[in-house]
Amino acid sequence: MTNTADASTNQPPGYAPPKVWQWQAPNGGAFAGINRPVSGATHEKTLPVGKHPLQLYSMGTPNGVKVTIMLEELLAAGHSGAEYDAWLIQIGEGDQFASGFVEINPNSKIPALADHSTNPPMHYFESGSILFHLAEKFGAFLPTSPRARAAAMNWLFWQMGAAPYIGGGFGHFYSYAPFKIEYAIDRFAMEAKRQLHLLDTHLASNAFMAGDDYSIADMAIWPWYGALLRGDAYGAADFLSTHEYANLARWVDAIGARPAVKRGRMVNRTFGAPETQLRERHDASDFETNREDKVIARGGDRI
Ligand SMILES: N[C@@H](CCC(=O)N[C@@H](CS)C(=O)NCC(=O)O)C(=O)O
Repeated sequence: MTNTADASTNQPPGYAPPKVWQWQAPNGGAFAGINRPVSGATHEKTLPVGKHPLQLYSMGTPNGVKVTIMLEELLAAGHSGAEYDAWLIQIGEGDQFASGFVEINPNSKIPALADHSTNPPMHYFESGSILFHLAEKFGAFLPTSPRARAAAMNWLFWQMGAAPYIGGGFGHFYSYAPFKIEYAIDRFAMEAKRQLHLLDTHLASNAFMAGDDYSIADMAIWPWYGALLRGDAYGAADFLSTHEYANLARWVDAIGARPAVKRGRMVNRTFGAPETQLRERHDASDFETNREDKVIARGGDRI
């Protein structure tokens, strides 16, 4: 049975799963062209390597931005060893399935980091793992007192588990699915609002996620929930009544105003106003010079 909408009701037809699932590509959903039921490389291609020890292969989605915010914060805090090359991986075009990328991240998702300060280089994937590596390497943005450190790690891991309900759950069914399914949208809107309420409640009595100090937990959570709150993600601010979350809004605005966060958001960004996009970043001066050569204008805010 094909899974297409009934045009008269905009509801999916009845669907009985067959005994054995078969891949019927394409299914009409956003990203149908890159979604596959197998892992691994689709083509041979090595990755470029720049002049700095830290080589980031990424895109300016919320998961990618977590890492560029951390790198820009480290540099702003005086950690010159955090200079990095950020190469653009166009996930809509399947760059994440190139053999060189898969060597670093067999899971074929951005962000991925190669740290060339050892030989052979160390490979890191999963944004939480990358943030933790950078925090340990530079001794920064991870509290040292046991209680605050536990809180930072708790919220960092919370984000890694929670955000897929926003992106793969709510955002997919509210915005990307080829037809609207009330059951799915209800289920994930409920969970999105529960998460927003959870953050809002925590931030009523904490300046930052781990307490008094800004940490990698904030850097992991802000790109997703800041975007959701402002309506940048899925245009769903009104639908989710995000104006209800005043403590979260205070934290979103405070973090969004940080210069390093503003820079981090630009790196590997391929959507939004051209002046907000820095396609690749190899040097701090890239934010000021030659931007026209480095931006690519593309439609749609896809995450
Ligand atoms: N849990 C992963 C999620 C990474 C992820 O989902 N990345 C998306 C972009 S936001 C991606 O690369 N998608 C490409 C694909 O699924 O093929 C992390 O935090 O690093």
